Amino acid sequence: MTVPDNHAPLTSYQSYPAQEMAQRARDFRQTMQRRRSIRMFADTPVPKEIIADILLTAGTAPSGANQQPWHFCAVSNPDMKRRIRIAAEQEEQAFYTERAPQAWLDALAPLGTNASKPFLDIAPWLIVCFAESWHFTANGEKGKNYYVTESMGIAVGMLITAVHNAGLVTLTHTPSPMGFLADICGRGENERAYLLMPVGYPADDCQVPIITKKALSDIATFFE
Ligand code: IYR
Repeated sequence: MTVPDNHAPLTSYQSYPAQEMAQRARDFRQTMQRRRSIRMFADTPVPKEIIADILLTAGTAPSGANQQPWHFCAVSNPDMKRRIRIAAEQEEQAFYTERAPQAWLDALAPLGTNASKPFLDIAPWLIVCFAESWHFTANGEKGKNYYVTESMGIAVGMLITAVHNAGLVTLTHTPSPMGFLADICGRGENERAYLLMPVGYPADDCQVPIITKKALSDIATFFE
């Protein structure tokens, strides 16, 4: 293979003996199986440095043409959190009373969600994830970004994993439509809100829905 001259030898790869690999795979599975989506938060503060590390982890995600088409607004400012809560609850109210078809409401019923979103005030941080649908080129024209939705999904998956690894909790919240988030956060015309994630500690009396994840045979097929 001819190697372009902007390449360098791989030095960051870490290998493990087979047994250690198996142990690590199992340990990490068990770690991730303890993750829950949380809607009841404590107001306990979380240092900015921890959020910064979590965002840098999300920023390691692969992306289409390495364009890294994301921007994360980390909000701990109480006034901004309040504005976000008020706007989100307004959209949710319309969703639950008018917009959502009955089948969607039925699918959500086991989660016990409604238009009230107190966690948007209470959680110490709100991470607003923006997708850069396109970018400005050097001469100020619109440049295409590739696989933006896929790239965002991967980065947010890694963000969720980083939050869990740090011993914090989060929720992938999607008030719809989310246009108000770009306004409140002052983002440019090339960005659209993708997800709103409260991050913090669970409330002492936190409750979660009793749900299960699919079995391996339901989510995977092996061809050997
Ligand atoms: N955005 C609403 C509704 C909602 C939709 C889905 I799909 C969920 O998995 C959970 C909730 C809300 O946040 O309540």
